[in-house]
Amino acid sequence: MAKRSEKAFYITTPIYYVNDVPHIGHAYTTIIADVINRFKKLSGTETFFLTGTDEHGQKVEKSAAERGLKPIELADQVVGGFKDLWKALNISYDFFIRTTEPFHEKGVQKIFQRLKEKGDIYKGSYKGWYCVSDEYFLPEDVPLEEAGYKICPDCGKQARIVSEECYFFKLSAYQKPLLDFYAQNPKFVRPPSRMNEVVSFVNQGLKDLSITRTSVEWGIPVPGDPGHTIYVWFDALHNYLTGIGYDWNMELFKKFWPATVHLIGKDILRFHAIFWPAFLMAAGFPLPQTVFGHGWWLKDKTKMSKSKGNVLDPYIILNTFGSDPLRYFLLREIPIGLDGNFSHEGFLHRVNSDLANDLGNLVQRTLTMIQNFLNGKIEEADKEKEGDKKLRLEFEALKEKTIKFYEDYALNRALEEIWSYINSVNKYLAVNEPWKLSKDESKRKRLGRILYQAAAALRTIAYLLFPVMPESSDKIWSFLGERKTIEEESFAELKFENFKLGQKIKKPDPLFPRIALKAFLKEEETRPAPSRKEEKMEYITFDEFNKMDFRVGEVLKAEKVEGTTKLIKLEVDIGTEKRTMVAGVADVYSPEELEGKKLIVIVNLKPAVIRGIESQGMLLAAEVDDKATIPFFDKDVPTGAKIK
Ligand code: ME8
Repeated sequence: MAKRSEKAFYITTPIYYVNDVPHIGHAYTTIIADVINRFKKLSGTETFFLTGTDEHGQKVEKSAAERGLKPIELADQVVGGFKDLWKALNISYDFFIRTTEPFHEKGVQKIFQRLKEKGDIYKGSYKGWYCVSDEYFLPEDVPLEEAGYKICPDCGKQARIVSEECYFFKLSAYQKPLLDFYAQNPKFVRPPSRMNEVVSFVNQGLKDLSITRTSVEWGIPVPGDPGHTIYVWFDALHNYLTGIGYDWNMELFKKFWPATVHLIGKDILRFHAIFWPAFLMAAGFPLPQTVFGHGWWLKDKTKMSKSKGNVLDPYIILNTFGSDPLRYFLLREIPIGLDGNFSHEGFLHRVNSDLANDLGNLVQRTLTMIQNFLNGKIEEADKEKEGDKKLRLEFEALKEKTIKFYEDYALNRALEEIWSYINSVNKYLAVNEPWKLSKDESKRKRLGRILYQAAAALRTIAYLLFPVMPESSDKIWSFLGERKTIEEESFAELKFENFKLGQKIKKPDPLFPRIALKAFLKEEETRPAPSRKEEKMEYITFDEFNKMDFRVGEVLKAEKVEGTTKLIKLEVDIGTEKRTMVAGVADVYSPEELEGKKLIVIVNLKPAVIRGIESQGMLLAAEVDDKATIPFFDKDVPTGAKIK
């Protein structure tokens, strides 16, 4: 096959499962890909950026059934949520692939058939511990728990024994070729620590991989044996080929394959760094250049994921701040190989200090001075003095470093460098005090020079920031009176002196809102659910509902919990026994008001200790503006009656 042109760059994100609503974690990967892709485009490279959704398999089948939907109906709903989020985040992808599209299914079947004919896929039978949640057979070395079952090492859920006739991929035959390949391409897996992980795993030996299922209907049928469906990972990984035209637009495919970088979270490294190159070797395709496994965003120190119930909705930030501050924060806060703990406090702190104070103020000050002191135009400037020149030269060095860091996916380092330059420009203004020169007509040229240096520096800052903050960068360029767009100027042409005297400067609008933490967090708590019903509505089955035991409870005794303003300790008769419960209602109800009242309690909620008191159940209340209103019964009902 023809080799991909050096000028062509192909970047991918994982394709996301459609049983999950998009959260900050998904946003993170897609933002990184977008930033690198935008940078490459600015450098004059022809790029292709692929993202999409992984729609087959047991997980999706199960989630759809729980919602009373067909799998494709669930997929159709969730895909809308992903596409909307990418739009809100200003993600500029070239193609969005869905694995349920006929061209993808056909392409996967074709490759499957090819490997079968070649003998790399064969029929056998497999019995093993299977994790339904992660859809894979556990490695044999996972120990048996005392209770007699195995726990999935990735998600921590209980696995079960599955035995079925299936097709195998001869992964064992690729152990040596893979090890040779890693040795010859030490940058295939990045960062380097992840490469070590992969090599040591492969060194332990590879077993053949079961790549079909008879127990899963929702998948691509095995060609010629429709009782079997293709394992979701075999199906999904091939999106990287079908998404750029394999089997339907071979010209496009030849232009961009092999991929320059598959960007993934470290959770799916093994699939991308071991299975995927083995599949490609077997089918005779050239291998991707790099698999980059980034770290995780954690919430309260655990990985954000739907199964743990700790995902953060990106719209909480997007609705108030727009996309640039979130893009900036996620990339600036941690190097992309490491994990980071996400907090709204941390986000706000960064936005207020880096964006509103450092950058926002610089833009505002510089442009307002040009408006007020020079009628919106720098017409003349005196010669550069040493201090002025320093700012220009610092830019030259910055440009080189930023390119290097972007090239190296060290996005936080690129941003650090740009911020250090922003601080230099702020310092330059503080030292030169242009506001003091404005009243002296004889200093007009000097004033022109100082404001020219600041504006020219700002122009380069906006350019260098464009991959990360495209919207704000475009705004700064337009405030500066640039006629060309940022994307029309290549990195090679970017020069300090390309800011021209005489450009008409516009009055700047504030770029970044400054929002107080309290106000923001308050808003976050009370924010109504986003309008897309399917994104937020989490249905439970009737069986799940039936597990909840709601009863009529009678309050026998109530007293305030010492040292708190909101908590009341209640003794509640639930018909069969007396329970202690703690409720946060003291700001609305007095203990006396509650005694003797009948209300609704859930009695099989796991007890929780609140302020040292074990609360053995919970009463129900409507919550409006952080205040509780308890529904009481308007007719007498027997204590302990079940509520259905
Ligand atoms: O694994 N922090 O899909 P998925 C950072 N369909 N990134 C996170 C994250 C977090 N807390 N949570 C998720 C699948 N991600 C397969 C992929 S590819 C052929 C098939 C990101 O919906 C990260 O990139 O579970 C991770 O790898 C991906 O979402 C998993 O998405």
